[in-house]
Amino acid sequence: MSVKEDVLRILNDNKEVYLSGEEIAGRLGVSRAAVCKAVKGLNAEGYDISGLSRLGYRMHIGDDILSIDGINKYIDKEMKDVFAIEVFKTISSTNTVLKEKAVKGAEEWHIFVASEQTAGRGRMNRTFYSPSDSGIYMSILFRPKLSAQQALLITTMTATAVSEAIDELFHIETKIKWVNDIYYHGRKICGILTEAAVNVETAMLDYAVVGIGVNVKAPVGDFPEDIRSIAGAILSEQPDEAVRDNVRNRLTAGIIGKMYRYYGMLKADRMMGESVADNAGKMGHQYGFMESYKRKSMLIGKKVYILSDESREELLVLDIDDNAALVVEHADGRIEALKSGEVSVRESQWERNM
Ligand code: BT5
Repeated sequence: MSVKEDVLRILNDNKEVYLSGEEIAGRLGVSRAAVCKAVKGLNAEGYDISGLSRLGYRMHIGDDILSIDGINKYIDKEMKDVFAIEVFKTISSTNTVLKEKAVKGAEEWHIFVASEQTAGRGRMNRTFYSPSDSGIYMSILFRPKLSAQQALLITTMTATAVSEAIDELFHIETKIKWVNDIYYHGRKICGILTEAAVNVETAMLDYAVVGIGVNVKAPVGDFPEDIRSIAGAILSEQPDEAVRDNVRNRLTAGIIGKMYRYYGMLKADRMMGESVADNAGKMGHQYGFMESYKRKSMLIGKKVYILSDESREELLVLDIDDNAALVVEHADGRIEALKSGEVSVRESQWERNM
């Protein structure tokens, strides 16, 4: 860790408290001049740290910096050892870099969290806008005992966990647009990208990296033109300081906690016997998160288009089945279960309004 990162951690842990340059320097075993230089650098990066010659340095409460200590503060003590969390100020893409780690043998629950991505990715080579300091960009590594067809369950589990964690922290009601988007007030505030590798011999997943991008605050200068009509943030207006304080650390910890719970359920279901989980849809077996996922769905009962379908046929969404497929009815009465990866859907009403 650099002196700057160390100083940031200490000030962040002691918000609204003046600490003298001497004290910080003593704790870190560096000179006062090095502390002074670090604070100047942090202020230049936009952190709100004031300095008074007789009192020292103080970070203000509204500041919200993603850090390991900050996240750990909100994670249950007994769960801390399960996770290997790494926090980056900037990274190309948390999914890309975590996948490299997965290939080298990293274990489940390795988690990358970043304040900014320079090459954030969506599905099908789309980009995910990931500016600094307004969102959370994170990826989690799983090694689930699931077949390739069941990888969709990881995405639905994640969407449910993230949506619930947001609702609980901000006291709002977010919705899920099948299969991987979270919406609030008609705007996309979160996208999820699950990337997996399959063992060709067993046809089971070798690993799955699930990436989560959440727009917590509106970015400085608004979203870029091409996504301005789609994208939104959880906090669109400047919230008061108490809400703003550590909000991204709190939400990251909340998401990890929910994911841990739901992933445990998924694993327990697998242990109950392959037959239950493998035949989930057929046997009517429902995973713990599926009920909440369906309740939060914004497509059930709506008419949609399949984006890749040139016939522009309007389909009625009847349900989401226990394998997370979208059950739709065609105009001729035919019923079909659509798997993600094959299709993207758009609610037809929105299309008309555009
Ligand atoms: C997604 O793809 O929404 C998945 C996004 C996953 C992002 C996370 S961040 C951490 C991890 N590391 C990565 O590199 N990725 C993951 P998709 O459903 O294909 O949607 C992409 C579309 O969403 C774009 O084509 C835009 O229209 C829109 N979009 C881009 N950036 C957005 C943003 N910040 N907020 C809302 N919508 C956005």
